[in-house]
Amino acid sequence: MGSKNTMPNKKDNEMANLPGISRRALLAGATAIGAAAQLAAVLPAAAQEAASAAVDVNTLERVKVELLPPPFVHAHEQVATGGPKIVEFTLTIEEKLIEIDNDGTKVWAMTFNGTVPGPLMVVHEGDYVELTLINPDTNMLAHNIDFHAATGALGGAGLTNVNPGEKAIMRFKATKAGVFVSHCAPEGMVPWHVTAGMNGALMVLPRDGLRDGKGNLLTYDKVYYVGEQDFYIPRDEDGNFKQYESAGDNYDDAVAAMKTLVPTHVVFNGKVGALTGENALKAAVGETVLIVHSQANRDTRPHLIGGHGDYVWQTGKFHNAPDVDLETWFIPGGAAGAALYTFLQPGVYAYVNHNLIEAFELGAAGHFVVTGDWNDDLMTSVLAPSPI
Ligand SMILES: [Cu+2]
Repeated sequence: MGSKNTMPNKKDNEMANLPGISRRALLAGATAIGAAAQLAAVLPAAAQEAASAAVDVNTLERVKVELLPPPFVHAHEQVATGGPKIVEFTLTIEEKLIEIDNDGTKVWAMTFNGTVPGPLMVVHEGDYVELTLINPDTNMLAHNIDFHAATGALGGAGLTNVNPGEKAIMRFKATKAGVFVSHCAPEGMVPWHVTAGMNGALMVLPRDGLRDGKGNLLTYDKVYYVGEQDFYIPRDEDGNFKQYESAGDNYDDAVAAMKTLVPTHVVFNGKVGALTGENALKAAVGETVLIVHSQANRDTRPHLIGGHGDYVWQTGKFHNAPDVDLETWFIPGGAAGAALYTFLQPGVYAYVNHNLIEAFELGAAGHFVVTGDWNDDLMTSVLAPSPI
């Protein structure tokens, strides 16, 4: 094994001898396309301009965004003022041992900015996302990022392969409005990185804001980002979850566990109970909350117990009219969805994946704690529980 700077991904070499190479060969073909895109990225500026909408990016205003850890979202305009901008983000990759359950179960997470999921980024349609991706030399593995919102070069993964000790900067135009998954996609190891937590989301708002399907503006008082994560933790012969020395050491066991397609944990924001207790999501009666929910790998079906989805973009794309008044909504794996709800009653609302086994046995549940006055017209006790 070489030094980690020249051979950052020791599993690359080991994997070349493993069965299953045919599947990776498929991805290698895709990477060839990525390489072509990489060449395109160094074409003369004139050719590039012709390929784009002839916007001189040097004339655009630049905005630097400080990202917040989920469920929180950085401050942003809902209706854009001014023309398209270049919005600068930085993601620093961190491989870290995190606890995913209150029983002490730990996993070597691969993260953007240290959290599972990574932070939600917000821009407007027509803006340019300029991402600096940093892989510090304290990490073991090579990583990159595939933005589902981006066009070309494997969603950017072809331009952002960074070994430990490297950084890369890539820029793409946000041409589609909606909430989109982003995830690490290293050749041959995509599911391992994604199910180690290396995913997040980007929200591209229409410049004139969200609309109800009849052209009326919809706004929100708060936005929360919920990233749902399926984990596949290998077990030892006694059935106990195994622990490893570093992010690279569980590869063979993790792949075997993943191939069962049976997750050991399905959690919101990286840990069982991450959005409960003092970390519960907060709102007040009368407030409208936008819930952005992503699942990079697996289907999910969010449900707010005691509430609804007033306006829901199930597949997350804002130029489609939202569904209204939903009880449960469906987000396919590899997508993000968005639901808008105005709270009408105080109390504790569980927000769950309504596969209730995944919610209550595997962890996919959080809480909204809502303050305010009770509305008897909407619900009241006619007879408290009493003897028949
Ligand atoms: Cu990665």
